[in-house]
Amino acid sequence: MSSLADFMVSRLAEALSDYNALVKSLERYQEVLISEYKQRRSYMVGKEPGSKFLIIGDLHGDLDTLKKILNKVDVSVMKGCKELELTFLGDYIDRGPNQLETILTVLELKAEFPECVTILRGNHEPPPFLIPSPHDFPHELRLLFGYEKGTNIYAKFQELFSSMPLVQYVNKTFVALHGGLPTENYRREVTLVEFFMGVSEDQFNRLLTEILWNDPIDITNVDRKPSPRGAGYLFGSSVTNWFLGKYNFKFVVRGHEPAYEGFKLNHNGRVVTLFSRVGEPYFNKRAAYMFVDTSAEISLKDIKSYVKVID
Ligand SMILES: [Mn+2]
Repeated sequence: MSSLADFMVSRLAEALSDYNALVKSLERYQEVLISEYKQRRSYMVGKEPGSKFLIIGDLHGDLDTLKKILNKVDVSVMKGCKELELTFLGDYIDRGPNQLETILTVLELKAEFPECVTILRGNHEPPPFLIPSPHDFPHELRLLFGYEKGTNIYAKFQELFSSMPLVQYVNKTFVALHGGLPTENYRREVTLVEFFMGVSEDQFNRLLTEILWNDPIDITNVDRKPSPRGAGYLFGSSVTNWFLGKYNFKFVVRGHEPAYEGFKLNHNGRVVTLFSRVGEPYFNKRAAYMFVDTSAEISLKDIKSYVKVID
C-alpha cells in the first residue's frame, strides 16, 4: 500500500524545486481549472450520488494535518476515480506555517486526479475587492522569492483563485461551500444555479461574498443579519430548511469557522462545519474531516458518525 500523502510529497518537491518549475506548475494548474470552468460554464460542480466523498475543511497552511488525512487514503483508490472523491472547502493559505506547500499539494491533487478532486474557493483565496485580514500569503511569497518574483507568483495565484469553483453539490445529498448559504435569494422562485450564481454581475459579486463569508446562526426567528466579520451575513435555520427542502438536499457542509473539536453542527445537524487544521492562532483541540458515502441513505440523526477527528 502506498499512501496518497507519500505520493504527494514527491510531487510537491518537483513543483517546488525552483522558481521556473513553480511558475510552470501554476500554469498547469490554471489550465486544468480553466478547462473545467469552460466545460461547466459555472462556478458550480454538480454530481449525481454514487461515490464516496472525503471532505476536508480549512487548512490555513497546516501541511502536517493534511498529510495525516491523506495518509488514510491509498493512492490506488484515486486512480480511475471510481472509489473516492476528495472535496476541499477552501482557505488553504494565511495564518499557517506551510502555506505554499499546502496550497500546492491541494492543486497538485487536483491536477493529478482532476475528475475526483474538487477544490473550492475560500475567503482567503480572495478577489481583489474582498481581501481578508490577515492575508499574509503574498508577503510569504515575497519573503521566499524576493519582491519581484514573489509578486509574479502571487499574480498567478490570483488567477487560480478566480478559477476555483464556489459550490459543489451532489443531488439529493449535500451542498459543499466555504462560508455558507447565501440569503439574497431566500424564498425566491429561482433555479439552483440562479440561487448561488445570480443573474447579473452585480448580483454574482454579492452572492460570492455571501458564499465565502457567511456563517450559520442558531437564534430562532432570525433569517439573516449582517455578520460581525464585516462581510457577509449570519444565516438562520429558516434559510437552511427552506433551501434544503426546495432543492432536495440533506445537509450543507462548510468550513470557515474554527471549532474546538474540529467540527460543529448547526441548524439541527443540517449544517456541518469542518475545521481541518490545528495550531496557533486558533485554539481548537482537534482537526476534523468528513466521510460521506452518497450511494447509501443519509441519516441526519447520525450525521456525527460521518465526521472523523484526528488529534
Ligand atoms: Mn474562511
